[in-house]
Amino acid sequence: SDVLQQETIHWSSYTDKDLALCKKTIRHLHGRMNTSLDVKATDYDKQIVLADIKYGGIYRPRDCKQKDSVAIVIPYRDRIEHLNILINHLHAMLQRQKLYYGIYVVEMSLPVQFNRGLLANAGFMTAQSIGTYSCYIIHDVDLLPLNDFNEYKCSPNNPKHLVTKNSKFKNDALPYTDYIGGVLALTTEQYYRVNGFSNLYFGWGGEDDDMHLRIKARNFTIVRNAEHIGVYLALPHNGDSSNPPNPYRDLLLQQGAYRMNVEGLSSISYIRKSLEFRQLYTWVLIDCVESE
Ligand code: UD2
Repeated sequence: SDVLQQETIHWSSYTDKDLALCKKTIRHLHGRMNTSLDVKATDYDKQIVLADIKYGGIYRPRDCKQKDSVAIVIPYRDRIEHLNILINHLHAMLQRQKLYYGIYVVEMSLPVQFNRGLLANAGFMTAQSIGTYSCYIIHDVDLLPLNDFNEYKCSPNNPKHLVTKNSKFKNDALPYTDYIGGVLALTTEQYYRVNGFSNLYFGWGGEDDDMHLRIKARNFTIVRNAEHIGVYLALPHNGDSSNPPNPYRDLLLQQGAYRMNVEGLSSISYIRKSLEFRQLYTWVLIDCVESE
């Protein structure tokens, strides 16, 4: 809480009242990037203005003000190489987009099986307690956006799936219409309306389809950009021993829409073991007890 207090004081001295609102402009953007699978660091990433990133990975443009603020939440465990690539890539792109953003990496301690939904919720709660973000983007660690016209902002009326093409699928095509895996943007209000993600999906799979049920149950639809905009490169990885396919996911999904009012953000239970404001992102480590 000391750290939180310091951070609050730090931000309270920031003032952008004399700045004009940022205009949507493509002047700083590159469009489709030629990033290949060999992406240790791209030329684009070298354009990060490090000096302007505050500890915790928080950035605001200097020459204009944004009325929206975006928290990128990355559920994470043991993928450090991907994380480093993604973090550099995102800072470079989001700065070009002149966004006000913060990056939150939320890690789950072992030995409990990985739970992407619970980590997203824990990231949402942590970020809400640090800044007043109006938009949340839940982001896989292994997906690089390849077109910087893919603006990392929420859509005011509906959750937005930022992926339209993903190199991990045949012909880069999304596997089914209701698919919302990978990168999903919800306003703070939308996140509360769907009661966040379910916390019950331990292991691989299901939490994204469960979120889709929640979105539908609240009469939202999913919006996407034009196909050539939401293009992503998937970094290759092997299976993770602490994230085996969840055998109960179909069963959980059957009850998904009925459970959503009482299970999710409103019922989350975890212990925050660590919170660090690292140079390029805020890192949160959580402990949770796996339900029987
Ligand atoms: C798909 C979805 C993903 C999620 C998952 C099912 C795509 C592009 N992504 O991912 O959004 O719905 O299926 O759970 O379709 N992670 C770690 N360490 C681990 C395991 C997972 O950091 O040991 C994180 C990381 O952010 C990763 C994400 O969880 O990107 C999804 O896990 P995955 O990449 O193993 O699964 P994948 O690609 O099938």
